[in-house]
Parts: sequence; structure tokens; C-alpha cells
Amino acid sequence: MSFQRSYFIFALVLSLAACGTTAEEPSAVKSSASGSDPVLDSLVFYASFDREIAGDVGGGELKAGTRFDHETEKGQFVFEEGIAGDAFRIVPEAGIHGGALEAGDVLPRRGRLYFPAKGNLAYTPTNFAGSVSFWLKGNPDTMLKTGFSDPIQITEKGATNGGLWIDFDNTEPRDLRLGAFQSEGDGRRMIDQTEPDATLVRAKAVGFKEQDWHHIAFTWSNFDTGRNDAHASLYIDGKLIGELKDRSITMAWAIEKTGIYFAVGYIGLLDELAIFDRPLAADEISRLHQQPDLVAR
Ligand SMILES: [Ca+2]
Repeated sequence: MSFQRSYFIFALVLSLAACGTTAEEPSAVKSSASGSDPVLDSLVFYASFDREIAGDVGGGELKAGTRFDHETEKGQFVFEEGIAGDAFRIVPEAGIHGGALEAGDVLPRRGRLYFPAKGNLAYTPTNFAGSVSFWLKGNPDTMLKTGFSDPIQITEKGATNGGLWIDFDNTEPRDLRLGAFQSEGDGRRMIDQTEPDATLVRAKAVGFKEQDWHHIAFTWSNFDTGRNDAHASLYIDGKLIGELKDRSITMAWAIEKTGIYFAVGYIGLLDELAIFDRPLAADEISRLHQQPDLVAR
């Protein structure tokens, strides 16, 4: 180990010790890391929503688009450039850090915003892993207008046909769920989300209130291996809610057709969306919770 690296780890440990578990010094670790932070090094996509509905960092297309159901062809989609309508806007300084995306209404024809997944997600069809982190402010029990709402849904074909997502379900009060549903094909079947062993992690009656920000994160590994070794974890406000283990979960995405859909049917604020190329450790998820500006530029 080089002196430089030893010094960096020493400085990091000192910084972490100084920080404790409070959020009072949000930039302490980041400033000591100088770009060598393992969390920052794993970042593949980041949307601050500070100034525009677009990605700030990514290896693919950073502009957001809108997808609608085709008007007449069932199961077909229409992709449009840019943000359709006026349901979505950036509210300066309203975020957990800087500005935030405000979703004020739902779009017709199941319209939804997306970032293209290609280049913005470390997808490999033989062993897929990563993490997603973001913040929400809003009350799912009083503000949502649809049966289900997916703040994040990464998919090519649909939520339960190769879908990786966070949703609020249609129960009263609503649960927050992590879903990781295999795609149909090559001997795989679509799993219905009502099945008792559906690949879901559930935070029962999550109870978010209008005025409170909450940090949501999920990690996954060993997807698309073809073995029963997939793993996924859901965290809320830095706390591990639950895990999926020892399942076979295969997305089999055509990545150029896959979207990182966001604020789908959501009403409220969404901020600081970050995607990583590996399953972050629990202490790294905790850092993202404690330091909302950790990946900010
Ligand atoms: Ca922001």
C-alpha cells in the first residue's frame, strides 16, 4: 500500500470519526476524498434536479424523454423527446440539496419520464449488479392519484417482466416496495406480484408525511447469472428494511430499449437520483443518507 493511499485511508477514518452519525458536516468526507472516494468512484449516473430535468453525470444520454402508451396499438409505446406537458418542473432550493423535481400531476396514456439506460447503468447480461439512491418528499396516502406509483422503475418491457423498481402499492395505507421481477422467456415465466413468494421487499404502511424528506436506496447483485444466487436489499433512511436472497433474477434486457423511468405516477418531490455500478455496503448507504450532497458536483 502506497503512502498516498495509506494517508488517504487515515484521513478518511479521521473524517468519519469527526462526522459521527450526524449530518451536521455534510461535506467533510467528500472534501477529504478528492475524487478517490469509493462511493463516488462507483457512480455511473447522477441527476441533481438542481436546474433542469436532466442528468448531470452519466455515460449515456443525459436528456430525459417521455414515453406514452400508443393510442391504438396495445402494448406499443411512443417515445418523445423532452418533457411532455407541464406536470413536472424544477423547484429551486426546494430539494434535500439544491433544487428538486416536483411532480404535480400524472400524464395521460400512462405517460412517464425516463433516462435511457444505455451507458447510464452498468448492465451486463451475465452478472448484473448496482445500487440506486434518491430522496422523496410527499405523502403517498394523501397525494397520489393512481393505484400504484413508481418513483423509480428500470425496465425494458414492464414492471413484472424484467423490472427493477421502487413503488407505492395500492393498499391503504400504502406500502413502499422494492420489486425485482425476472423477465419472461428462455424457460422463465412472469411472476405475479400477488404470489406469496414474489420477488418483493415490503415496507408495510410506510407512512411518509408531506413535510418530510426520506432517503430510499436499493442494491442488487448476481442478477442474470442463471443461478439461484441473486441478492437485493432495500434501505429507507439508512436502515435495512429487507432483502431478497438465493433467488434467480434475470432481466435479460435489450439495454438500448431499456429506460430508467422516474416519478411514474408520483406526486411530490424527488431529488438527488444516483446510480452506482456495484452493490454499495450498508455503511456506504448510510453515508448517502447522512450526507445528501455526497455525490453533488
Ligand atoms: Ca437537488
